[in-house]
Amino acid sequence: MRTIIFGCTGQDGSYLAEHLLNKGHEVIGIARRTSTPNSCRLTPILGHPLFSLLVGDITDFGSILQIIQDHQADWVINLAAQSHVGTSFQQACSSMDITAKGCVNILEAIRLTDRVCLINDVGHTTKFYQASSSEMFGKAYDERCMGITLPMVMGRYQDENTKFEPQSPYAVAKVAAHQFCRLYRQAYNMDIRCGILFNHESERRGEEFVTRKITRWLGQFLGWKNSYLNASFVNDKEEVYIGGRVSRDQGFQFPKLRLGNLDVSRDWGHAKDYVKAMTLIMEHDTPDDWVVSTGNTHTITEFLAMAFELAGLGCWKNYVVIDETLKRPAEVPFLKGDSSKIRETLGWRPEISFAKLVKGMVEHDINKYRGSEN
Ligand code: NDP
Ligand code: GDR
Repeated sequence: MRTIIFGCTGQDGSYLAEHLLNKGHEVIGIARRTSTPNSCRLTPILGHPLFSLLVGDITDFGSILQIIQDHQADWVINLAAQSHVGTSFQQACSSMDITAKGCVNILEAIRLTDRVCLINDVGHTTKFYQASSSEMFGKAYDERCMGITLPMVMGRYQDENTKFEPQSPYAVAKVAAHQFCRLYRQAYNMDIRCGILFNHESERRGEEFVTRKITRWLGQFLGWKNSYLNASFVNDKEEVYIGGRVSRDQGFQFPKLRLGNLDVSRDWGHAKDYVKAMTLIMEHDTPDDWVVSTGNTHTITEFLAMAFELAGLGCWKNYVVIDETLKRPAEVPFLKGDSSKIRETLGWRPEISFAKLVKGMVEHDINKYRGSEN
């Protein structure tokens, strides 16, 4: 089995490449050219005999066509995106180019390549996976009755039948890519599978996403604190001061954690579980769309409380300031996925709990910055 992964250097791409190599796939990772190396997440597999890394940019149709033609992969996985929702408000055009048109570039390259194979009677077909997102639901949700006792409790959720009401340029681009996938599946009978994945995190999560931003701050703060004195003093302004013997004016201070809107809920799972779901979706005999989620939702303040408690700092409120500039022009207030379809038909279920996810991320970042002043 030969698999091409676009977006191989990202969180999911790195875990998926490892998972497929363990299953015996030959994996060709595609990474865009950057001025400094962007392959740090791939360290465990660089040098693996079945792994190779090629340069390609999904906004450049020519390079994508060349890659698809040259390698005739069994599976092509598209994880590449400008994946930061907040940034997509500042960079709407490039978010659309990468996240929507990039997908169409790959679809077209596969369509044209497979068509030539058909004409030449070689009969090669490629399975394609698109990383669709729960952000596509935006503000939309469905409701159902939970339990049979009165008063009735209405439970909100999103599944494969929930309508799309995107709330950001990123989400609009994902909806466009998703609809292209649906169209190409129907119009050209292409083998296209979409995983509609809810938020998934890990110690490899990009540092500007809220979970990692929190655990990274904790790691940096504790590293900094340990490198000075053990006593701590938190003021009500913008900094955390350390050390009874040091006056505030001497500048022994650490910036508080600046966050935007805390009034949202997310269905957070672990990326390792989600790349297993992607693999099951690709191995299934029919192309389709699948919601992948834990079915549990937590507020950002719940994440904060658990992370700060685990780090031994007590109440997070002493260390966090709300920064209005980090609030987005439009927001997705509530996500909670119903993944019954993939659980019942493909037997997938998440194995790593929310508590274990938070603990793993906090411990990773505390160890990473232990003894560091950064
Ligand atoms: P990351 O941001 O970690 O990875 C995105 C990848 O896309 C990186 O490898 C990045 O390369 C690459 N990329 C960006 N632009 C281009 C380009 N022009 N050409 C080629 N490659 C490019 O995202 P995740 O791993 O978290 O997510 C993977 C996919 O799943 C994304 O499409 C994301 O939108 C989607 N998704 C993610 C969810 C999550 O919770 N993580 C949930 C639902 C969907 P570089 O390293 O150079 O930046
Ligand atoms: P999200 O993830 O937008 O859900 O997209 P992110 O972690 O960026 O935000 C989650 C929620 O936290 C709020 N928030 C902050 N977010 C960030 N990044 N930084 C902050 O300081 C901050 N303060 C509050 C946000 O407003 C938001 O409500 C992720 C990405 O991986 C997408 O690519 C993917 O499609 C979806 O998950 C499912």
